[in-house]
Amino acid sequence: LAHFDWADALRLDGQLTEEERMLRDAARAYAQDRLQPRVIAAFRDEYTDPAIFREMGEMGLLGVTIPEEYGGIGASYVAYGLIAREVERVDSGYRSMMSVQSSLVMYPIFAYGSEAQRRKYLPGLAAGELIGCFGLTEPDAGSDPAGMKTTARKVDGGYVLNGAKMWISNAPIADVFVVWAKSEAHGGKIRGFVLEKGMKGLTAPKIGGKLSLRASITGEIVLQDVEVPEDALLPGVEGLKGPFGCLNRARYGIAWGVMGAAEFCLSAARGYGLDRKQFNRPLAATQLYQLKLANMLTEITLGLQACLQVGRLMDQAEAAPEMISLIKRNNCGKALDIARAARDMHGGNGISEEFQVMRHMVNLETVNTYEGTHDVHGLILGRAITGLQAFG
Ligand code: TGC
Ligand code: FAD
Repeated sequence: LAHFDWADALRLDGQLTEEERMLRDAARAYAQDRLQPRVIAAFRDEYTDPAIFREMGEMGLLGVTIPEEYGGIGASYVAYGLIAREVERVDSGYRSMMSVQSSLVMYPIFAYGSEAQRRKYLPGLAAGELIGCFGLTEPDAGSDPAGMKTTARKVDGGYVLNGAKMWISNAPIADVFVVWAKSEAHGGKIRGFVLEKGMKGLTAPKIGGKLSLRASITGEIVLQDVEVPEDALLPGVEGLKGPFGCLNRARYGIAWGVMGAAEFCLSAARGYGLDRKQFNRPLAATQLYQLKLANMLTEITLGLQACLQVGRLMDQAEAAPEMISLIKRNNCGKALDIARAARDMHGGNGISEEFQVMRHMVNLETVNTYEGTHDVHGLILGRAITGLQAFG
């Protein structure tokens, strides 16, 4: 009989290239050796260590799909997903720091930027010497980014930006700000601008009191008559397809990442159930406990296999946005269910920071919401199925 390994049920490992396996193993070693030992305190103290960007940069984990001449390693989207999975196995906040830098800051500068912008920013971002953030969401424009109020007004030699962005990962510690605004000079179309820390009128106050993703700092971006030179404009794109082109990549990475968090929860629940005895037998010997483990394993295995298929299509430039909505939505929802089940299966210990499942659970509440909520991705799929727009 063929062997069955619960830790790799449909043999994902055998479907990867040698390079993808190597990158995954390097990311796993970094995440387990360097991130895992500090995450419990970081989450408790709401502390984001900026050194993590430099460490990730040294390990080559930032902007992996970007070509080598700009500081990346020109790796596949499958490799990018595998890295997200390893980082998020430790904490969704750490994956968030990495995916904003890679998909939401480096990607738009690479894909829509001028050669001068690429050379100016990408090597520093790849090394983690520069920290980036991505400002799309506003206080009154979340699921509906077309409703944004931030504007760019043309002046001699550049633009003046006014507005406010809300819920922006990395913003309070960022050096580079990719900000989306409606530009009067471009017929009110949405355009991207690259701003830098220290520009007059640009501030990024921290949003405190988060009960989720506490190891990843989040802030506002406040723009009060911020004057930027002409060459701050990203010349290569206009309209919502600019930010959505970045989101396609970040959402894809999230679909892999949340499976890492779910795998941690499965593994923790399995270990706990084998150790813990009630009614004179291990919890894991009960039918209910085993059924929950079987459900977790099934969803993780199918979710990972779907990620691999979409990743292979991305590497052939064949992935449709709806495919990404499907895996982002389903994998986030399933990971959240799995984390909630694991929390329950740990009994009272499940609420303790030491066992870590509740941290994953509360983190996944954010991941289920950002980059398009679970329901918004449902509506994107609903539109594709029916041809009817149900948002507005
Ligand atoms: P809609 O009419 O559908 O499209 C407007 C234009 O955009 C194009 N487009 C896309 N292009 C590329 N990829 C995609 N996925 C695209 N989706 C749409 C579309 O072709 C069209 O182009 P054009 O040239 O014809 O103008 O736009 P809508 O206003 O009806 O959009 C509705 C909806 C719900 C699909 C969309 O607004 C949406 O996805 N909302 C969710 C918002 C969201 O995801 N925000 C994320 C903020 S960033 C973030 O959360 C980072 S957290 C990161 C971390 O910390 O890890
Ligand atoms: P809303 O859009 O107000 O949605 C509220 C509820 O209404 C949701 O359940 C939603 O599904 C539902 N809803 C909305 N529209 C419809 C509809 N038409 N039909 C039915 N139901 C609907 N944004 C950035 O730009 N950059 C970042 O780096 C970033 N990082 C983030 C980090 C964190 C920790 C968090 C929490 C958010 C972050 N975001 C970021 C913002 C995130 O993308 C938004 O929170 C998300 O898109 C949802 O928008 P909203 O919060 O305004 O909710």
